[in-house]
Amino acid sequence: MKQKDKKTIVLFNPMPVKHPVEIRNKMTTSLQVPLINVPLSLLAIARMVKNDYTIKIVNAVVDTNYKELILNACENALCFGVSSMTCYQIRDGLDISMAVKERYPSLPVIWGGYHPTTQPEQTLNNPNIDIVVRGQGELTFKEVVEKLDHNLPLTDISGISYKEEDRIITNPDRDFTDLNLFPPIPYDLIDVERHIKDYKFGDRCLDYYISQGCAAGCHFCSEPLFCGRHWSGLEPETVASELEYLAKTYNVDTFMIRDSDFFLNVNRVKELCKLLIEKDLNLHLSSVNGRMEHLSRIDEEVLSLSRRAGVWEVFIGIESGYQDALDAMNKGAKVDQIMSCTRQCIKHDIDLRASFMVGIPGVDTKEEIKRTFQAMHTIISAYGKIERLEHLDILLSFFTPYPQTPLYNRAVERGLNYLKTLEDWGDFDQFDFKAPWMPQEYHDLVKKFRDGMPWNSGCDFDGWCYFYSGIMDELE
Ligand code: B12
Ligand code: SF4
Repeated sequence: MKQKDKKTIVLFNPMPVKHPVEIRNKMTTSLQVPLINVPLSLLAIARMVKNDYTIKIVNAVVDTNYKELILNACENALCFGVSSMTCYQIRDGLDISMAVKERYPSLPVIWGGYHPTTQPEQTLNNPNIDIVVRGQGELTFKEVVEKLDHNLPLTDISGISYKEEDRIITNPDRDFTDLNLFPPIPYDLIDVERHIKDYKFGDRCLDYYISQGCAAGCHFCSEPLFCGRHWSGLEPETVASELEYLAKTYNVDTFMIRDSDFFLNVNRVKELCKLLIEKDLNLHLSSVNGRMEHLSRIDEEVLSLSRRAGVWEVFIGIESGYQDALDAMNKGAKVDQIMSCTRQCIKHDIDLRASFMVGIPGVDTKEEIKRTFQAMHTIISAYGKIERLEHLDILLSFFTPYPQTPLYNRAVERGLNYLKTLEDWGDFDQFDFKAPWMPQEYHDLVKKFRDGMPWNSGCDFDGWCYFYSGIMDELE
């Protein structure tokens, strides 16, 4: 089909946070990583239909005049798709969906991603959304597009919920599909240059992922609901050749790896690392996600090969220094694994990016905060004493209840107001949620602790130790 005869599909990645993220002192931490994300979710679904349709991708983090771009692109389009996580992305996605529906009332609006997957009916109760794609989107989206194009009913497409007149229809789930069955991510559908960021090991960092899903079942996390605890990883040869191609084509020096569990299959990781070492691409892989419980007992060869292959930073959701909280989260990890992981990272010269949260419902909040502060201090000390603080990054946040997770239900039992609409979720506090069971003075103290950490305050290790002893006195 000639390009001019193809129908257009417009896809939108809304702003993930409300305010532009301010880079305070150019070290790391979540809020200081430039907010420039490749819209991998949209590229993943676009790859399935790009040969037969014209795809227009609008990404709010790089397209400043995105509302206007979308409204223009939607003229005569086949459908408009939106990707959304819980919290602010919903708000931005809704504002734009409303504007689209106002101008083009009959244009089908399709939502997908983690939030719509976990709350399909509530999402569809919004008058500006017609179809929700639940879970992995590739095959489902392709089928939806084909049916819309031929004006056929959506009845036999698994993995969707949709509106028919005033009813919401929920079709059966779709099985999780092996990632290797899909074509490569079509980076050429976006202006890659505008999606390259400066990150720690270089100034040309691009997002990429090599697996989807996670086999663990943490009780605060949406991932188990999204993938049914399935996981699929790309073949090592595919990853190595794609990385080589992307690095050479776009002059990339670092890939930020967006997996949920990169290390799940260790043999595959070893194989991949050997291929990358052989290719000698001089690449860095950053934010490489692994589970504490797994990494603390992993075969050391995996870490040494990983380092040689370019894995210069791992991202571990340590979450808490309090065993009761780890158990309530169903993390499957033990507090003593925190230091085993830290030592492994130091030994193999792999930077550690660790995330913690406090405010888990149903545990002793004061003890939780105290033990978590102590755990973070122990890690900071391990790096501070060897003068390697710049190789560490700790993110500290407040537990945020996500829809349908076991800890959301527990939070409602402990006083959280039930969130009744999509708008409620869109306006939910994504950074500093103050749980009803969290006393204000503890909430303030956690924020003070976070601001005082070396990468936020700019202090050195001695300054940190002084600050830490003061804040622990305050807590007592
Ligand atoms: C990159 C990323 C981000 C980026 C932004 C991504 C974006 N879309 O703009 C940044 C770093 C900004 C980010 C932020 C946040 N993130 Co985030 N993030 C991720 C991460 C690591 C990768 C996402 C990705 O690209 N995956 C690859 C693509 C291919 O998969 P996918 O997104 O799932 O897309 C598939 C399907 O969902 C579906 N699909 C998706 N969109 C659409 C749209 C349509 C129309 C259709 C049909 C289908 C469809 O099809 C795709 C192909 O199968 C995921 C974890 C993960 N491994 O997925 C967490 C994850 C999505 N993030 C999460 C969270 C909670 C956040 C925060 C919102 C936290 C918060 N409370 O604020 C923060 C925002 C604040 C901050 N700290 O900056 C949760 C989501 C939970 C939820 N219920 O929303 C995840 C799952 C991590 C986790 N396990 O907890 N995140
Ligand atoms: S290991 Fe990470 S991605 Fe997997 S369920 Fe737990 S928190 Fe979610």
